Amino acid sequence: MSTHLNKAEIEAFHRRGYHTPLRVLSAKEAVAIRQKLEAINTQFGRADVASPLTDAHLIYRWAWDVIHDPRIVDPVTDLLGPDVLLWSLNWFIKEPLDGTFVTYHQDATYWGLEPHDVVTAWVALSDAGRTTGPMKFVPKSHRGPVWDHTDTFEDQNLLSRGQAIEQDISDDDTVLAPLKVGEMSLHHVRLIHGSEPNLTHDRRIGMVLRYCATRVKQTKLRDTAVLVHGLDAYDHFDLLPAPEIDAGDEERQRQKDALQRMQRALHSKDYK
Ligand SMILES: O=C(O)CCC(=O)C(=O)O
Repeated sequence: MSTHLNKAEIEAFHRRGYHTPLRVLSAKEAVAIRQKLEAINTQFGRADVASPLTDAHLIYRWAWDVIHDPRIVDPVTDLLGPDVLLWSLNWFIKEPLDGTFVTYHQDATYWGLEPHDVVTAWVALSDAGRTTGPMKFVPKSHRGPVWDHTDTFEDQNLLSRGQAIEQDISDDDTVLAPLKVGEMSLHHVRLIHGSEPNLTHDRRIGMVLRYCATRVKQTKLRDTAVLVHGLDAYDHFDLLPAPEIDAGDEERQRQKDALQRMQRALHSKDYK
């Protein structure tokens, strides 16, 4: 089954800044990935989850296969062109009734990636229905400026800086993007988005893949990425190889280095 976007869907993405929903995995496949994630949660504890799981593709072969899955990557190439890098793999997990949320923000404010040919693929590994706190998008906001943000560092905010856009956003101007397990949404790096708490008794798990065109540059430092489609004629990033041994020493070291660079980029105060 092809997941390529048709012409009308590509045009709609460029007009609205998002495309949703798109089925990319069967429910069974999504649950199998969830089980791998939860096995790592069990091994390392949920509090430490950021380290083994962020950029898990650098240490686990199954995650390497996920970031290359044509059902996920093909629609991204429809939006970014054939030469595509994966910049990062992350997880947005809301535990049942834990009150965590995401303030309205634009990813472009703090990542340092330019130009903004950057798309997030958000894959639901659990049901992300209306009461689970699915993402809310502000249509067409990617066509406006990058607004100032305040770093709140709130405890229950899932964003690394708790950044919140300094703009009044009315829920009337947003579109809710609920997803069924195995479905995916795509959003532009400048699109304003956020999400409310999970009011259900299951975890709400988003597997979040950040893709960019190879012409994109990290403006803050020399960063890492993985070439997932086409060719890299730019050499803007250090391209990392597939893991050979799951969670092997070399693999862990490469992941650690990649995460350190990303943390330096995200927390550099001169972001624009
Ligand atoms: O999962 C969420 O609620 C927010 C995710 C998000 O902000 C993002 O993927 O950029």
